[in-house]
Amino acid sequence: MITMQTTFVMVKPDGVQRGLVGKIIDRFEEKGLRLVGLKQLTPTHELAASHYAVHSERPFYPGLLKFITSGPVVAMAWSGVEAIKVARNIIGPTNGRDASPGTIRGDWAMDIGHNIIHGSDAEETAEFELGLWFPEGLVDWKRAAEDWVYEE
Ligand code: D4T
Repeated sequence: MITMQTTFVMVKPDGVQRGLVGKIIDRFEEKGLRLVGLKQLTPTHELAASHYAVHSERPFYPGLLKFITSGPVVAMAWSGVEAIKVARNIIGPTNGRDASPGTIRGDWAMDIGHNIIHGSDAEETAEFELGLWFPEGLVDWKRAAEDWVYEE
């Protein structure tokens, strides 16, 4: 079944500091996904804590919060057919050392903590994260190239 989805993707402070934002956007754009939200911000502690609430009992949580609030991130929303899975495939597994070349983490990450980028892992998470990071809403538009990206 064809499911149009929108997923939340965030370039983390390490990806921003390493100057990878443009190259990362290219990966999603060239795949055929549609950019429907984009902004740079330094997350507040409150925002980061809400985003990672599911991990609040994990031992890595304090370090994770410190890292995510340490500098600017680039928050994005990407739409497309099965966009959540497609974005996760572009990103690669959590630990960069396990990620295949060709994925973002496989090409640029060597660590589980500094892993460059986040992508929503399910429909409910995507909905929650998009509401959290883009309370102002997203951009409604059709990318003309989609007539060539999708068969129908
Ligand atoms: P995110 O959520 O950032 O896209 O990463 P993943 O979906 O791939 O991985 P995750 O939810 O399991 O982990 C969230 C976040 O915590 C960091 N982390 C994770 C860490 O620093 N140490 C750890 O041991 C784990 C498991 C990395 C990603």
